[in-house]
Formats: sequence, C-alpha cells, structure tokens
Amino acid sequence: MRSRFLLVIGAVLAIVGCSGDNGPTDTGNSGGNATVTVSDHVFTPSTVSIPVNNTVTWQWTSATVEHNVTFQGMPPSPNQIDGSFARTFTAAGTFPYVCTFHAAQGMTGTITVTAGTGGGGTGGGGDTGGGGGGDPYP
Ligand SMILES: [Cu+2]
Repeated sequence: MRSRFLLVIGAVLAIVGCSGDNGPTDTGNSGGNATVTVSDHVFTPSTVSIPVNNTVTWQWTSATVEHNVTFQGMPPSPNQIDGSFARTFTAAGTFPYVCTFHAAQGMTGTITVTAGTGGGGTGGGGDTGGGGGGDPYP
C-alpha cells in the first residue's frame, strides 16, 4: 500500500520534472537556413550566405504590388503580393536573382551558397563576394 503510494508520487514528480524542462529546443535557425523579406522594390537583406543544402525562404511583407523571385535557369516564384517562397540550394556558388518587374529599379539579390557541411558552424567565411553586381539603386 504505502510503497505503491510512493511509486505514484515518484511518477508524478518525474512527469512534472520532464515537462518543466524545455530541453534542447532548437532556438536558433536550423542550421543555416535564411529568410529574406520581400517588400516593395527591395529584398532584405539583399545578400544572404548559407551553407549548401540549406533553404532560403522569401517572405512577402507589406508589399502593395506583385513581386517575384527569379533565378536564371530555375523555376521562378509566383508573382504575388503576400505569402512566401522557399528554395533549397544543393550546390555551392553565387546565385543572383531579381524581381523581374522591378529589376531595373534595383530589386535584386544574391544568395551565396558555401560548400560547408552546415553542421560545423564554421561557414561564414567567404560572405564577401556577394553584392558585386552593381546595385544602381540606393
Ligand atoms: Cu518587384
């Protein structure tokens, strides 16, 4: 009887202990993924560096006209005024993109994909290179 009671108490304590422990929740971004905000006539940030096999998500925010995300040789995003678009980069390299409506107004960006494995947290190294493509727009 008594030992059974203690067992129950123990179980309850164990459960409470577990639920109170937030454990190793993934607070940071999961290994190098990145988000770019799409608003009227600008991608923010316009240059993003990620390790290979990570994903960039474009998030349309407070746009009042349609924009798109178009890389050369890849299917473009829809033309849209809100929502999001994601692309996973499986090869290292530098990938410039534009909004085809507003490229002439400087609505361009660059994704730099570094060859790291993504796990090490080393990466970061060569994130210069990016914006080279002359942004005529302030
Ligand atoms: Cu646009």
